Amino acid sequence: MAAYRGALIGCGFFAVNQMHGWRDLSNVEIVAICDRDSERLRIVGDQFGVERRYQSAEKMFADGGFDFVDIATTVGSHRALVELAAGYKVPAICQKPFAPTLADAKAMVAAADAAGIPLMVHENFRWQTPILAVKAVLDSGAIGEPFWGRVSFRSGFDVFSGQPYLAKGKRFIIEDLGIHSLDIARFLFGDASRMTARTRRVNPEIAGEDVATMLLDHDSGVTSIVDVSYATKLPEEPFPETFVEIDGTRGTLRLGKDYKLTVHGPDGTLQSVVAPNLLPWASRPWHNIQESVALIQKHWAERLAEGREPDTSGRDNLKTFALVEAAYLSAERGETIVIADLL
Ligand code: NAD
Ligand code: 89V
Repeated sequence: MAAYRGALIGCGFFAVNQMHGWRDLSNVEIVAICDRDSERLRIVGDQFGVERRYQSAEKMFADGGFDFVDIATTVGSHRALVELAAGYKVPAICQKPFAPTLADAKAMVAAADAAGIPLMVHENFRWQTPILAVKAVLDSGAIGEPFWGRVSFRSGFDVFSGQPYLAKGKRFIIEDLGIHSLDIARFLFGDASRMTARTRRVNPEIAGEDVATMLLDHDSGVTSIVDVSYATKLPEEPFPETFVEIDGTRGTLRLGKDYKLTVHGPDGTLQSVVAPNLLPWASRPWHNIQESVALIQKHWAERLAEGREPDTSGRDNLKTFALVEAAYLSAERGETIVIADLL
């Protein structure tokens, strides 16, 4: 028997990656799955050979027999499902966006704390191989103390055919994608204290904003720009690559197209390719994201074994989520938002 028996709720578009990630871990077995949609339940259950299948999360928890739950549903159900897990004292992973509002997210963290269970947000972009490579350069001191940075994701990729709900929400790119970019900015430059943002909707077919430009003041003294767009038509489509630019006191770092990393310092210029691995079950161009799913899930299993809080815990994610809320508030009011006022 595997060291950890898991259950997964939500067998949709993205959960298939999570199921592959779990299957690759020798000490984890997914023993039960749940989806309201019987067809999705059948497809994922058959593909991964899971016999215990539920259309009701309540019934699955009541039957029990698992050590953690992986919540892979869309945002509207996250709070109720995390609170359900807390009620049964079952450690939980929740997909991003953590919750519809910061107030919900705080309540979810409080519920997990009260139950004494670990709670991790599946905030996987900081686990991408190229982003880990950037962090390693920063930590090495090769470019000195960073004072300016940019985290940029600009694309014209059709995300709506795979994830139709993205076209319908009043909030779109900051809540869905910018949340990852803001988390990367926190991962690289530390927590931020102030946010100024501007948003646009360019695509008339969708309800929310598809362009956002955000300016952050980090406690470390770094000023960063986080810019995201799904309305950017480039000659070569970079989806889903995040580009990073960092200026430091001793040099510079640039992560560009096709995962090319250039580090310039006092000793010269080093160029390398920090491409993600193409896992056997992955497919281009998603392989960057897919590998980060496998890595964050490995991190969860390791932290469960060590009894330590995961890096992207619910508590940690409140600080990323506050940046999302702040960006919408700033764009709406045309003001700079102080993050401490939200937390
Ligand atoms: P989806 O709509 O394809 O799948 C969600 C599934 O959950 C559906 O099959 C639905 O029937 C089921 N479901 C919803 N509420 C339920 C409930 N209460 N009980 C049981 N089943 C329920 O959505 P998706 O595209 O797979 O996205 C799921 C989540 O993953 C979203 O929060 C999305 O933002 C996130 N996501 C994350 C990444 C990433 O890189 N981290 C990438 C894509 C999507
Ligand atoms: O990673 C995500 O959260 C996805 C996408 C890359 C399409 O924005 O929703």
